[in-house]
Amino acid sequence: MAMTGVLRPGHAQLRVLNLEEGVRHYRDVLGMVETGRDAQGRVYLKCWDERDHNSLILREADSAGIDFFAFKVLDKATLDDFDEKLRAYGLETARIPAGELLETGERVRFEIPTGHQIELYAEKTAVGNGLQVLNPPPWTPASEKGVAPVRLDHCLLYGPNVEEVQKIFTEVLGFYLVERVLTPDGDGNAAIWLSCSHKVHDIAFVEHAEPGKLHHLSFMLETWEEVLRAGDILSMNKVPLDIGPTRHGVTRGCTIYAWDPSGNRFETFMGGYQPYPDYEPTTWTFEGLGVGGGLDYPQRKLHETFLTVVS
Ligand code: M3P
Ligand code: FE
Repeated sequence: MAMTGVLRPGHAQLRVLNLEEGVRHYRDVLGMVETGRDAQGRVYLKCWDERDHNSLILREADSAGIDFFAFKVLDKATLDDFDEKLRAYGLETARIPAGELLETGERVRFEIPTGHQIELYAEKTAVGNGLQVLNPPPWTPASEKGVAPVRLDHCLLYGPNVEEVQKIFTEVLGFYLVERVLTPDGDGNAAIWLSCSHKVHDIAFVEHAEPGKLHHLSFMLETWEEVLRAGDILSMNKVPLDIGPTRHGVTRGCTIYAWDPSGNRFETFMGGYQPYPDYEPTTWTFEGLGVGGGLDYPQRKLHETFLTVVS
């Protein structure tokens, strides 16, 4: 499909209880590349195959969770256009100057009704993926270090008013609904998976009373063998696993959910399918999330932590 408007998830800023412990987890166990530290003490990382300067920013704080999640848009004109459309829709936006995040251009930030801060930006320094662009090899030693996901792929956020958030993402930002889980009474959506691309989701939401919560940040691998290898590496490093390795019925992703040292859940996954905006969204009943295998297709059970543990 033509790629205009919102291109992809670009960065997430995560709160960790102990910075160096967080760095050890994301850099040494997950295998991300540390690309910088700023005057506030924040640490910047990227996955090996990402080309822009950073996709994960760690900030030490008293509580775990997510400060903001950002999408890269096509160019400056697109950024200005979205800013105008968000305001016309009735949302307040703020402009955060270029350079407030290292190697990152001006950002447009707004709060959505689930209580999350979402950002758009058009510019971030391209530092490359360690491969030359002329006749490159397929991988480098950096791509074999730790779990070594290729990119930050999506996040799942928990908060109230998911119906309003769906409208903002679909009517203003150009996303489309790929899958959903109905509420127990079948009247509304308990969960939605939204795409701005050809991916099965770029962001997802679950209806939840408490605003602004993070369910997981997700990192993409390319094969099922790599997901199993991730399970080995996480276990060798005593990283607590939540679910998996298994397959979600929802999105068909093959997955592991686990917790970082601060209690932020992260996912390493592969697969899914390639949806288009004209596809009819796949619908799961609330019961189907559990016994229908939506969450865990082989086991067909609703792991209790899925609905209760967030950061
Ligand atoms: C993902 C994913 C559920 C599926 C979640 C899906 C809640 O996290 O990456 O595909 O059933
Ligand atoms: Fe996920």
